[in-house]
Amino acid sequence: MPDRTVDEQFLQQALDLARQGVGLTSPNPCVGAVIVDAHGDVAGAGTHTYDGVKHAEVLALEQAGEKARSGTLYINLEPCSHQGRTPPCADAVIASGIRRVVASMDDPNSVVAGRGFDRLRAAGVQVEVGAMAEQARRLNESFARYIRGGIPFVTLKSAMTLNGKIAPSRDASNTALLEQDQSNRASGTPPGGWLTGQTARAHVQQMRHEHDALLTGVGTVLADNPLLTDRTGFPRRRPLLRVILDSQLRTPFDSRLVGSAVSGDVLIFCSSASKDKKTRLCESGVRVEDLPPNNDGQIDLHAVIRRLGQLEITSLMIEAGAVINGAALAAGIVDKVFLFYAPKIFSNPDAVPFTAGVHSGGAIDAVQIKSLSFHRFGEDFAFEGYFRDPYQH
Ligand code: AOF
Ligand code: ZN
Repeated sequence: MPDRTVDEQFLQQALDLARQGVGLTSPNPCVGAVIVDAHGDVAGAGTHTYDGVKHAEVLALEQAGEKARSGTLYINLEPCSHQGRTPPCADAVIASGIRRVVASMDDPNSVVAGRGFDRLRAAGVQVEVGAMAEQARRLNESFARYIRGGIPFVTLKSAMTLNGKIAPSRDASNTALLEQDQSNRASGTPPGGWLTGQTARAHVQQMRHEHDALLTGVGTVLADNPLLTDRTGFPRRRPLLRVILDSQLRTPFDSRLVGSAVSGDVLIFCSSASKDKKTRLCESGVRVEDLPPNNDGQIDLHAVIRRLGQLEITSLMIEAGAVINGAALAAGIVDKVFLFYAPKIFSNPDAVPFTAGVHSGGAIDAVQIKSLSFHRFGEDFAFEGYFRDPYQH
């Protein structure tokens, strides 16, 4: 009888290896593999990275060599059955003489989707699927959404007070705030200063690192002058794509976003902008693309995520203001929310709410958030939850 705790230990090792690929594997999934020989010793390990081309189990098999014979492969994702940039991993596993495969989940890619396991079983390999599935499925939720729907998995992140306000005021007559704004704007600190503390903000950096793209609106660019970069210092294969929705191209040429654009990592979507402004922004190294407006004259958010899917963006984090938060939720493009709360209250009647916008006549019922989890970050806390399961859509 296989020992469950031993299996889970090795599977945890495989998951940890997979996680080392975060930032390096997209648009492929994060996959880690561990091979344990017939004596119970680790004989090989591997992490897939996109530029490394080879899949995780092949790297582990290469390391294990002959020791793989009669051994066990632990892996967080089903070995593939197709010829892609590499030959099918299931065949390599069979050829190595591995006797048993312990995997967390099926590959959500429809070209694999169970065929890898079928192939292994047909060759007499013992296959066990499902241990540590929740962790494994979370790790590759963006990949699942992207490979099944051709669009990124969308997380809406926001930070607010206990009464749901994201900024104290946008009131230009408030001179005290305005003066503070002037100096903040140069440094990218939001008007009124940061809501959440250091620990929460460090977690936002980690979240940025895990994403292929960020999205904000021109209102936030004008108000906060943000950089929207991944400052974790961890390696990434592609620069974090910084996307701005700006229908008339009001983004200032001297904004920190424009000033820091390198290798096409700032992309502005517009819908009714002058050719002049486009040319000037393009000369500053910014990518500008036209997208059709929706019925309300706003850039169509569905068109945005379809376009990002075409650019092989598997994950998008919205870090925006009230209007885009409201529009994204109303359009139904959000898969998951990650909402930070600071133990503060803005009682000013002009304080900016988490969502705003014109009621478009759609459903007014509350949308239920599922699989809710709670996190603590020093004085602050956060709720993380899903609108839908990326493996079902
Ligand atoms: C595995 N092991 O380590 C990974 C798998 O274009 P390719 O050849 O790299 O294939 C990419 C697909 O292979 C990807 O969409 C997913 O279905 C699977 N990824 N499979 O057996 C791995 N990264
Ligand atoms: Zn493979």
